[in-house]
Amino acid sequence: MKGWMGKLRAFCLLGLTALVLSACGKENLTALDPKGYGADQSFNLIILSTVVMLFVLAVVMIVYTIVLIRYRKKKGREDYIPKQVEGNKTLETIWTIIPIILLLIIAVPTITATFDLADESAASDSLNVEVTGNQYWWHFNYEGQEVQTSQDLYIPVGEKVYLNMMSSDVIHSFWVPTIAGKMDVNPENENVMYIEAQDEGVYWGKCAEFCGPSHSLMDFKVVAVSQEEFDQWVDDMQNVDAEEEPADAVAQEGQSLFEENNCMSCHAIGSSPAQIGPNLTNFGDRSQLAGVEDLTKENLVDWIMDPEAIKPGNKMTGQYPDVSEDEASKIAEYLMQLQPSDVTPESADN
Ligand code: HEC
Ligand SMILES: [Cu+2]
Repeated sequence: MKGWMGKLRAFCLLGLTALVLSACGKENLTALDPKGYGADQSFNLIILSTVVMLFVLAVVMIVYTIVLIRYRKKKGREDYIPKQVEGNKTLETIWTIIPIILLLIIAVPTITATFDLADESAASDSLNVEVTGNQYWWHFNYEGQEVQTSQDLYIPVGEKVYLNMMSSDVIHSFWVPTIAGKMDVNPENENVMYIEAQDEGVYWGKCAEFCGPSHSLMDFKVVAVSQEEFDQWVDDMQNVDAEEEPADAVAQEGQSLFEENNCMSCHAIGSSPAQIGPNLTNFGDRSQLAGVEDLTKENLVDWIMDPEAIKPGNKMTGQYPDVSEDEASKIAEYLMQLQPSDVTPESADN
């Protein structure tokens, strides 16, 4: 009776887990609804190997059931012992060859896709972006374009974009499940991956390699826009004047406070390559703050006053003088106004 209860409990737990996890998929953060070349390839391989494995499961279960029924102990034949056979060449051959064939069915497309996705031959004619993984945020440097940005990677739709990826600290992994595969980002050697989005939109990315206390908060976005919008965005980013004074007085005060409070030692505005912290050139155009919070003034004030409460272990905490709520609010006013472009995640989302 006790064993039976245990089994029932395990079964319920399994069902519950399946139910809870089934809600984990999020549109534009799922590998099961691919909208890009790399994700398509991965999805086809997932389906192929699942079909093969289900076939194996079905065959094994059928044979198992037949044997259970046919050779169970029957009334009146308790002492019956079936004919004892030892070795069967035909059977041995069949069950060696079938798995080899099944493995080949999985291996050939997998290896082909692996080489295809590692193909760098088109890199020199394509857009190249240098990607840097940092403890808990991503930096993007558009090679040859003098455009630097963080958190949101803008790409033209339908184009291969080559990502030349390194880490500034520990190993991270760059993963945008809906449009591409996953690639480790190492401190010592550059890894290259290309991504290509089929539809315009905002795709969510995650760091997929445990990298510290805020690893699960190391989110980013890929914003896929039309070629014209992309060119527009590059142009807008190139034309930002980092020294420009904001129009209203509060934001002007915010700008001074930003300079006085050491913020500038880590955060660049404009195309300066400095990158101890995220580049803030188009900060006001982002939909999210630090990758994870809605970008509202309230959240931004909270972040400036105590980033530790939002992202534990982040590299900004304790590196600047304490600011009052009033000062933080003025800085927030200034930062929210850094909106150089009409091309934003919001404009790409519909
Ligand atoms: C020691 C370097 C350093 C200093 C000084 C610093 N920051 Fe940061 N800041 C960072 C880092 C690193 C992050 C990324 C944190 C993360 O997401 O893990 C960050 C993130 C941010 C973000 C979120 C950016 C985004 O793209 O969403 C804002 C806004 C910000 N800092 C504002 C400020 C302000 C305002 C000051 C001055 C009061 C300041 N920072 C001082 C390093 C610094
Ligand atoms: Cu990471």
